Amino acid sequence: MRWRRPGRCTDRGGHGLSDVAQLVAGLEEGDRRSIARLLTLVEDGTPESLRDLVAALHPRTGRARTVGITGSPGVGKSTLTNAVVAELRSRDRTVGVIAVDPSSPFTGGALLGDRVRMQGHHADPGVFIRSMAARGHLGGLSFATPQAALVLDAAGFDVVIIETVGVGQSEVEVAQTADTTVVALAPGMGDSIQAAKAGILEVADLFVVNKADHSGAGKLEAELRGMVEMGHETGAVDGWWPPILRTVAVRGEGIPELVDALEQHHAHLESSGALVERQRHRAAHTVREIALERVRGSFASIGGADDPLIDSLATQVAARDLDPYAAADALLVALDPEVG
Ligand SMILES: Nc1nc2c(ncn2[C@@H]2O[C@H](COP(=O)(O)OP(=O)(O)OP(=O)(O)O)[C@@H](O)[C@H]2O)c(=O)[nH]1
Ligand SMILES: [Mg+2]
Repeated sequence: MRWRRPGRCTDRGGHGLSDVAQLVAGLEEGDRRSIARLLTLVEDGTPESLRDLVAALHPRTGRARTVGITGSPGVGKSTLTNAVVAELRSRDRTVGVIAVDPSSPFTGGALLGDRVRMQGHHADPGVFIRSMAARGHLGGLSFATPQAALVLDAAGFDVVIIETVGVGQSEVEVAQTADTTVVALAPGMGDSIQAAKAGILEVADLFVVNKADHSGAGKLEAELRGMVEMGHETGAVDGWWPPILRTVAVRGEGIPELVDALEQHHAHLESSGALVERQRHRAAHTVREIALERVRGSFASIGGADDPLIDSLATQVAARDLDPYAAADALLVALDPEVG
């Protein structure tokens, strides 16, 4: 199929190229308001502004280490993130955080909770924390989150942490936008069963049994160890055996060990070549998403149920004047110049 070069003269919804360029310049000077506005563009921008933004940012990224922290609601992801941020700061690393709100943006509950728990870093210029709503993004959350991480990477943060609730496939995808994925569990929450269901065992580079001050932490750890061993019968994946760490995030216990393990995993990714491989895998995913989104957009404009072309093709197919494959061909030919 022939793809036309996308047009550039579309409505940019008030965010022109110069706006983006100005914000990117601000970003490079470490201006926090520019970072915040770029993240808002990722959340609310038009497809065109997002395109300009990604084009401007992409060459400036690739430096940050990205860490995904996922797990069921309430296991202590935000508390863990907060403690990891503090530990990283004590090691002189700057940190950007994207906390993906599991609930609707209108309830405010989780957002407020995250803000309260993370406010300790508010005055620190080496930390930037942003909550993102899980709904209403162009191309979905699994598309918006990596773009937001791109903004923080370009802003020069050494480490970018993405906190997501691991309950479904889209969250697993979000976790996979990170170089290192931490799966957090807590005793007494039926987590191990849920972990197996959601397939997060496969994406975990590291397990954290948080709330180790609660009874049942040992049992959960043993259960998890059994599952890891069963899941990796053939041996370690890419030479890495996911460690299981115990933490009491509210007291900062086990956090230095967790950060050590993050560093070890990153070193392993670099030395084994898996880092480059993961980044290529993610790039392929992003390119596919963008292309599919564009095709979907074109279908929305010409292939809708009440589209005259569809209408006429349907009539011909129903009248046996045309077979459905030939009709689809005709539709795709009409679609082609629309793509972009
Ligand atoms: N006892 C104990 N409580 C903890 C620990 N870590 C977190 N908590 C508490 O558990 C509750 C939930 O913690 P959060 O950090 O908000 O959990 P979360 O996983 O981010 O929750 P969501 O973002 O809503 O999914 C809070 O009341 C924390 O204070 C821990 O190690 N031990
Ligand atoms: Mg949270």
